[in-house]
Amino acid sequence: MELKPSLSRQQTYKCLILGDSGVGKSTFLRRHATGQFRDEHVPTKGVQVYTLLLQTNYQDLALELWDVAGDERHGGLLNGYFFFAQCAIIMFDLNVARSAISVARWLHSLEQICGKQLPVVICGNKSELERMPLDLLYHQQGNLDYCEMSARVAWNLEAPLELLCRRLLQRNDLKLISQPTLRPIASCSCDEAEMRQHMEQVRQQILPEKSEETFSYKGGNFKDCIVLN
Ligand SMILES: Nc1nc2c(ncn2[C@@H]2O[C@H](COP(=O)(O)OP(=O)(O)OP(=O)(O)O)[C@@H](O)[C@H]2O)c(=O)[nH]1
Ligand SMILES: [Mg+2]
Repeated sequence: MELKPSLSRQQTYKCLILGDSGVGKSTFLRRHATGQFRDEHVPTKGVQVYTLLLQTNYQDLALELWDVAGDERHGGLLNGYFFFAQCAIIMFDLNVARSAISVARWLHSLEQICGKQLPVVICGNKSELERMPLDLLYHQQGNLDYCEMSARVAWNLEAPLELLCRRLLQRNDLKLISQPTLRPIASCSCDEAEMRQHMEQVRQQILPEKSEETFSYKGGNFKDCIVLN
């Protein structure tokens, strides 16, 4: 995929990338932008904006991706970034329970400023690693969706973008037609079928319509930490 801000304003959508520090937001963007994977964690300061041009089976569009620092000391959660956002990816680390619990907080902050109808994809990253004991529940009401990926092995990297484009253009059968041509980094092996099966299990745990929870995590020692929206 290309990073090229060449589309008109009408075809360009502001997309926030939110989530705790270290979950892999910048890595995800760097993978799309340059194909590279960096082992060390260099925390983002404030915000970095990239424009990603996407080709779909319906039309081309551009996502203006706002990579927001996950650590509040570096300027994360500053409401100013949220204004005029049209969609968002909220990322967490499938190995770090605390980051899954934080999803509800990020979602709440976002909804307070942008409203509940904003298309949002909750995205679990690092799926190639051993996962925390997991019981994630999410609510598919409104424009919320869920996927998992691994920026390290370049698995399912296009999924959050494709899901957002479907919501933005209101086309359930939309497909990205320019797939990233990224390869897993050397010395990294994983079981794609197993990762996909896990993701589908979570996707099927849809909360009942009337539930108050938008996204919750139950597992391990965190049973008391179910977060209500
Ligand atoms: N194993 C594994 N590590 C990953 C993956 N994606 C990112 N990482 C690692 O996670 C660490 C943090 O990645 P970043 O992309 O800098 O995290 P961030 O969410 O942008 O963090 P802040 O900028 O501090 O908010 C780095 O050490 C990456 O190498 C993945 O899919 N698998
Ligand atoms: Mg970052």
